[in-house]
Amino acid sequence: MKILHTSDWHFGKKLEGQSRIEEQKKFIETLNVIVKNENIDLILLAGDIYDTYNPPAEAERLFFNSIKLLSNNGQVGIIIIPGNHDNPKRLSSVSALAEDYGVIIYEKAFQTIPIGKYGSLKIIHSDEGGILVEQNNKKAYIYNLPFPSEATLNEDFQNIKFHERISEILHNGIEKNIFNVPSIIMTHIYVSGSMGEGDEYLELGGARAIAIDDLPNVNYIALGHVHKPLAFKSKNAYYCGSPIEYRITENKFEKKVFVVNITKEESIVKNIPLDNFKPIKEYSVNGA
Ligand SMILES: [Mn+2]
Repeated sequence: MKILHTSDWHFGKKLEGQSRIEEQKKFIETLNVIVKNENIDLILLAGDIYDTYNPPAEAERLFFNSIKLLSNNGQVGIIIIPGNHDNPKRLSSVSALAEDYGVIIYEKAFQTIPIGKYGSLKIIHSDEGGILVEQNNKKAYIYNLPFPSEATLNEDFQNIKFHERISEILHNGIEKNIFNVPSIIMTHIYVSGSMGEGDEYLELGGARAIAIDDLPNVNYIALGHVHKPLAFKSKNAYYCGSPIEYRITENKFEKKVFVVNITKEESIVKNIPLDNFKPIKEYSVNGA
């Protein structure tokens, strides 16, 4: 299956009071060209679609227009999970409408998506958090874990080790793939060791860290949360990063999306650099 991995759109975000909506619109147009040129079967959007719990109307309009455009009227499947910046209820409130476009929006962890046709995307089997999908005669099992917090998991973390619990959830989730098809995980989480220049801090957004070793061995892991593109090749785990520079520290690396051809044998990851429509520059001035 050929997927496009993107995350951390942060629609509605402002920098120093300046709206970024025009750059965000241009990014979606670019993304749409990539989806068409690469013959993408499925788009994985790994959280932080919006920047705030109550996104402005123009940000919501852009999100609706984006999924309509990218899905090409239901020809391309899109799976979306909420990140720590999203309001899961609000994000998923349009899921019934989005279904016709082949768009699946998770509200919470362990959600069972009904079996059926979503545009041209078929869900043939469904478990808590996991779906066996078929698109263009290609199949994959995808386990989706929205940003895990005590609230979103409805669990008390007090007497457990966070990273062990997350590891258990991911291992249990992907073990449900008994279908001899590629295994894919999508989640929005902080993997320790992924902090670098321009990255978010360990506890940002209330996130706790998991280790690379906590991740199961699967064919691809689509991560969201860290804004810098990063690869953990031993686990086929990747952060694609945010598409636009959202902090001054993010002007030191290239923005990308990943196109991944996933089979049971191997996953071939292609980096596609994104145009920077409005580079952030810092000017030093001498005080008089
Ligand atoms: Mn995040």
